[in-house]
Amino acid sequence: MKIIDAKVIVCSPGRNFVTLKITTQSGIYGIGDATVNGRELSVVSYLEDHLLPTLIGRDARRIEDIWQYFYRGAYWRRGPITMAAISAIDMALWDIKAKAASMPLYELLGGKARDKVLVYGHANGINLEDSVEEVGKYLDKGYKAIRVQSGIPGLEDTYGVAPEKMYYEPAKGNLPQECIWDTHKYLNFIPKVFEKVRDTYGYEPHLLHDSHHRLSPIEAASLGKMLEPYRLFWLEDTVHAELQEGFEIIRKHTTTPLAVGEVFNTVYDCHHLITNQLIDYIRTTSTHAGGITGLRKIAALADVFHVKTGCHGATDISPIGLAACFHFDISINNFGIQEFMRHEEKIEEVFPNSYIFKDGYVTLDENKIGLGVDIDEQLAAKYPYERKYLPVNRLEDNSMWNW
Ligand code: EZ4
Ligand code: CO
Repeated sequence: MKIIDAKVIVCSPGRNFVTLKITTQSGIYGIGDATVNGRELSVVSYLEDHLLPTLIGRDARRIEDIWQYFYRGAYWRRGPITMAAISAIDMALWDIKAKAASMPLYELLGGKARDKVLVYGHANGINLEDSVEEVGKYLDKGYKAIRVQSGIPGLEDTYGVAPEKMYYEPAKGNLPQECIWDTHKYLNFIPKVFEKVRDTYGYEPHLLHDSHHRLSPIEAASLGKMLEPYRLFWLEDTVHAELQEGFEIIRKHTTTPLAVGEVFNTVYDCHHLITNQLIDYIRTTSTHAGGITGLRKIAALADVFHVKTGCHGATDISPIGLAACFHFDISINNFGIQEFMRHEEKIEEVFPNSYIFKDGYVTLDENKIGLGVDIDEQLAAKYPYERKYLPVNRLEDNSMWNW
């Protein structure tokens, strides 16, 4: 099954997506997601200028070999750009293999290990009352798990909070927005939000929270302790995981479950945290950690150490990447939860898909073969690339901080 064509499609139906389409001699094609938020065109170049010329002519059936060719075959390994490019190729090849077998992809991954995939949505309020109200809206929609973020008194822009609540997307146009951050204000406020949410809705819904890499280990430990009474499903990305020893400090002090890894790209970014049991959920995702092949390597290691998965599924993961996550989630035993931020309607039109949300879970259409998602290229062409950046953070004295 010879690969005869591979092309990159960039479109911006509300936000930028980079899609790879691989076509085989038999006529079967597959698609993959290579979107890196705010750095989209670097992946386009990496694919077009370096990988695709060597992909043409290869046998599309040899997924592992092609993955290894681009992983081991690169002297300059790993990193978000390289791994997003490999991810897109890998997803497209799995899509092709499953279409050739006339099966939904999860059948090739061992079949369903569960009937449905638990997902969490995002309740983002501008202040405490608003956040509590947003949680109620998600409960009304049937969500069983909800990530709660809130604007912080005294801070103008807070991560996770935006006017377009349902379709929160942090990347904005032209030049990066500069936000101001203050950890003291944040730590004073966040426990009150969870107290109020639990008072209002009780302890049945799963609640999650994302600190977005802004704390030091001891601050994270303190937050974890303060949140213990509210029984979080997880506390995400407290500290930047470059210095992974920091997690030992957090772990020593709190029983709040910890999640990290949406910016990780390979099993080598995760192994210290996993094998030392310093986290409970690994957030690596299909689009950024080497596709289905990369995720399976990470999940297999995590399984041994009581770590479950919680794939990143923000709006910068296209419906193709999200579909790849759902097939993976449904097929492994140590699945934890899947992030599911809904895409705007025009994105759903460009990427017609077949995952179904009902009562807090996502199921997959058993009659759809491959990933069960497509790209409408004519429609995509109507939405050309727009330069957008994720924001940056500064502290109140104007020094740089982590966004
Ligand atoms: O800010 O995907 O858990 N989800 C997140 C996301 C990230 C964006 C960055 O591209 O942290 O909302
Ligand atoms: Co996050």
